[in-house]
Amino acid sequence: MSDSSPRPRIISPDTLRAGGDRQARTPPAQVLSVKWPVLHYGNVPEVNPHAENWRLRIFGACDAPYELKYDEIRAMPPVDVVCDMHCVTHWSRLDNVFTGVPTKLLIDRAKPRPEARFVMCHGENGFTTNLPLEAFTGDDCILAWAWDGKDLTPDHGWPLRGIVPRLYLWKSAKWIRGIELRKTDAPGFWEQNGYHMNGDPWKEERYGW
Ligand SMILES: Nc1nc2c(c(=O)[nH]1)N[C@H]1C(S)=C(S)[C@@H](COP(=O)(O)O)O[C@H]1N2
Ligand SMILES: [Mo]
Repeated sequence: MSDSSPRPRIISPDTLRAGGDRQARTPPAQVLSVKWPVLHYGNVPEVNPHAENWRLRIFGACDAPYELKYDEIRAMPPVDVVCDMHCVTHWSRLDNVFTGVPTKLLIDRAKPRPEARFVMCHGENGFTTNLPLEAFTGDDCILAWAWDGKDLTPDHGWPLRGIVPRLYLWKSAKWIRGIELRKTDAPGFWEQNGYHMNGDPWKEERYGW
């Protein structure tokens, strides 16, 4: 049974930074947290991924845009990603295990055009966040439904959220519903409010473009 076969385990390269030493894995001006805080704009949306109109859409600068139902996503072979999380509000949480499907697989299937260089992730309630396509399709990037072996709680983004471990956590859209491939970069929700277009915690790309 596929249920009992071990899932591929992908270790985010940052987790191995300097031999995995905790301090060496903590980016500048971050403080380690044992708890996992909840942060987002607005209310936690009530999402029913089995509702008739729920789809994940992959669209934009690609030759084969498509949509997936939630069950189709959950039927894809999942991977576990071991990674650290870094929030721009200065907390970091090490050694997380998220389960989901690789973004690279989802993106490749849409046949991105050569000029596609950025993505805009779309969440429920109009939330958006932009990032370079290359950063979004790293080996450790997934759309996740579980953390620590259990389904995500709604406030952390269930039924599906982006996980882009090597950028600040605001680039990891909760309640994701769409991935738009783009030729040009454009600021998403927090980016329009002054957050960085790229968001690398090791370069402290917090605010400003
Ligand atoms: N849909 C959506 N996703 C979002 C946000 C949001 O407001 N809406 N906030 C982002 C920010 S600023 C952070 S720090 C992380 C927090 O994720 P967490 O609550 O699971 O820690 O979610 C990100 N994803
Ligand atoms: Mo944030």
